[in-house]
Amino acid sequence: MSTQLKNLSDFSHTEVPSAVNYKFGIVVAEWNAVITNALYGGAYQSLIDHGTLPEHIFTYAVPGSFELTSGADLLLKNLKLDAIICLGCVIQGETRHFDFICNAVANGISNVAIKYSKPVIFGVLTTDNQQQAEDRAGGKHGNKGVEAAVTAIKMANLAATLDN
Ligand code: RBF
Repeated sequence: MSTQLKNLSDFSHTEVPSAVNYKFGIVVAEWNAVITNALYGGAYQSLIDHGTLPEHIFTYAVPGSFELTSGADLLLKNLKLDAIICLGCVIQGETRHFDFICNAVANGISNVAIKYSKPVIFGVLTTDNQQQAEDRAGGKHGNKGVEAAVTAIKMANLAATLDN
């Protein structure tokens, strides 16, 4: 598990299955775009580093984190994908909607995953302030987009293992 003190973005590549046979959707929220673009860069590069073909990465933007759920739902409804990575950033200091949005997207993503029996990864930063978000989007606590991508690969591999 990720902790405040541990940077888990430095995965050992030997522990991560090859992603060469898998197709991924990435849904990125436009709110807090500097942060979510950094998460996206980390996630995309991590998929490539683990063997995903560029043409097997399907990226779509949604306005805010609240829309990540319906974005993931639409992708799984219309595309044949092995896992979806949802990327967003909700900053508490800047919105009283914090709890509503965080709870909605966490529950929504879980529900979509169960509905389609596909991994849908929660790559949403929920921080007290901008600095904490920057620290987790390529700063001193790594890049949580990288962790989200590795989680997607591991879960896609688990699904493939069990489906065979
Ligand atoms: N979306 C985010 O991804 N991060 C935020 O920090 C964020 N703060 C918001 C604050 C307010 C007051 C509102 C109205 C929306 C916010 N949103 C945020 C957008 C939200 O996820 C969604 O796009 C909109 O509520 C439209 O459904």
